[in-house]
Parts: sequence; C-alpha cells; structure tokens
Amino acid sequence: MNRPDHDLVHDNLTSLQAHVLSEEARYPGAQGDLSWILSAISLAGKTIANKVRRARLDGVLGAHGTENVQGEQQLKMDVIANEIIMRCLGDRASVAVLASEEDEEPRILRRSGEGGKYCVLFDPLDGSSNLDSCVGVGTIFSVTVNDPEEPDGEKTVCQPGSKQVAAGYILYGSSTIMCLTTGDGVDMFELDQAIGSFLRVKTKLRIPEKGETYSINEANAETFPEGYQKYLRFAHSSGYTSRYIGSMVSDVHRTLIRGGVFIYPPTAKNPDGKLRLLYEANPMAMLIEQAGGLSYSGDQPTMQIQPERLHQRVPVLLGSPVEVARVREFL
Ligand code: P6P
Repeated sequence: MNRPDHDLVHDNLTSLQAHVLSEEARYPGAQGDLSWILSAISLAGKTIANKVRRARLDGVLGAHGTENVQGEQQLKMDVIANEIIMRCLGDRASVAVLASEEDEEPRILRRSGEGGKYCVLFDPLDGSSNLDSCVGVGTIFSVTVNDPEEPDGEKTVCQPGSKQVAAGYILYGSSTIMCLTTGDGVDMFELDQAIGSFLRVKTKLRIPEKGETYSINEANAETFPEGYQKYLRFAHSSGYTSRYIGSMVSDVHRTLIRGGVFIYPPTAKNPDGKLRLLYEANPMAMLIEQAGGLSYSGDQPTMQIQPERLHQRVPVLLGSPVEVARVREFL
C-alpha cells in the first residue's frame, strides 16, 4: 500500500534508551544489566539537571556545612546530586558497588552472588564551586565489572581505566549534554526538556587531530614542573589560545568538540595533581581516547595506571593527539 509521504514530522526520535538497547542487541550474550545502569544514570542526570537549574530558586546554592573526605567544603548541591545518583543506581539489581567522590568509602550493595555485576564510580557534581556564577558543571561516571573474588570494596573499585566497560559525563551547561562511550566510539545526547528525553545528536564523535588551544590554570605556572613551563612558553610564542573555565567537564567537553589540550599538572599545592584518577581522569581518558585523542598522567597513559586508593589524585594531560604529543615533547 502506498503510504502518503506527509514528511511533516522531523523530530529526532533516537533517544538514549533506543540507542542503548540497539547497542545491547549487538551483543548476543548481553542480559541488559549495563543498559539498565545507563538508564539509571540518565534518570539521575535529568533529575540533577532540574535541581541545578533551580538551585538558586530553591535556596540550595550554599555550603552544606560539612567536609568531604578530601577535606573540601561540601555544597548542598554536592550532597543533593550524590543522593540522587545513589537512589537512582541503588535500586538497580546489577549494581554491586557505588563509589563517589563525596563518600570516604565505597558502598557495597550486593555481592556477586546476589547479582552484583558492576561497579559505578562517579563525581556527582564536578565543578560545583562554580554554581553560584552559573558556570557549566557536570556529573562524571565510570562503570567497571565487579570482581567477585575481591571482598574489599576499595580494592574492587581500584581497577585500571583500561578495564572500564562504560564512561561518560553529563554537562549541565547552556544545554544538558551527555557524552557516553561503551567501548565502541563516543556518542553525544542532548536533553530535550520538553519531552524529558536525551536525544542522540552526534554519533562516533572524533576529537580534532590538532587544536591550538590549551586549557590550564596558569596561576599555578611558577610551581609547574619545568617541562610544563617550557610548553607554556612554546604556546605563548606560537599564537595559541588559552581557554580555562575551571570546571573539568566544561573544559574537557570544549576540548573534545574543538580540539586542543586540557592539562592539570602537579602543583605545589597538589604535587600529584588535583584531579582524581578513578572518577575523573579515567572516565575522561576513555572518552577522549575512544574519540581518537590521547590521555596521559605523568609519563604513563592514564588508563594504564594501577590505582592504589579510591580518591587517588593524578596529573592530567588529555586532548588532540598532535597536541598531547607536542606537550609530551617538552615533558
Ligand atoms: P583549579 C573543580 O573544583 C575541579 O575539581 C575541576 O572541575 C577543575 O578542572 C579543577 O578542580 C579546577 O581546579 O585549581 O584550577 O581551580
């Protein structure tokens, strides 16, 4: 029967859920557990996006009056985002361990014998100190397979980044964007608030090979190791542009889209670097490398580092392959 071609509906109907289920269908042995976890992360992201955009109206912009394990002032929004993720993920049957920047210890929910299959590590609201100035902040997440032989929660989550089965971030910026990889390239989704759905807007995202933009907090330059200072002198004399927002998800997302390099070197205040390996550096490294970029921490590829502690910090150098290689020449 000839269907009249109305050509009246141009809506993007490829939702995150449709994308994840079609990806799942490519793996005959898949039982849908990872899909269910990504669905929980999507629900948490939508809920946090709403809270972030209402924070000032709801009077939850300020400090919570507590410190996290890093000794940093916890903001009300840090606690809110953490609880939202814990609740969205906590009731998904395949989650074994949840590990958050905001909690000293990982939360063991289910042993492998009780169906605990995956560990989810996350920074619930990275860059939250920027909320009062309306800067883009984000949720960063990393998914690894639970080690059924390892009873200790911290040891279970201390896996190298190369073991991640999924990683991504949700950026609460001028729009709400999710970038996600499950090991076969990077896909980007935008939240359509009118229908409450993340819609796929880019597939198999590639980072530009080059990009004469560097992103680093130059206020610390005098205490960077010499190699980083040499690179900065090169960039200054080569007409590079500097872009630094001070919110990792915003800085990394710009680097992914436009190219360039994001660097958080060792500093006097943070001799091992400031960013955390397990729930900031590793997930970002997986995304960037899946998009054709590179990520190093010191002289090692970030994802080859064997973590020792949940809140371990590392230096970060990630971005376009040509630019990362150029920085490494100076290091
Ligand atoms: P600095 C935000 O506090 C954060 O954890 C990351 O989002 C960001 O990349 C970094 O710290 C900024 O640190 O020392 O430049 O303010």
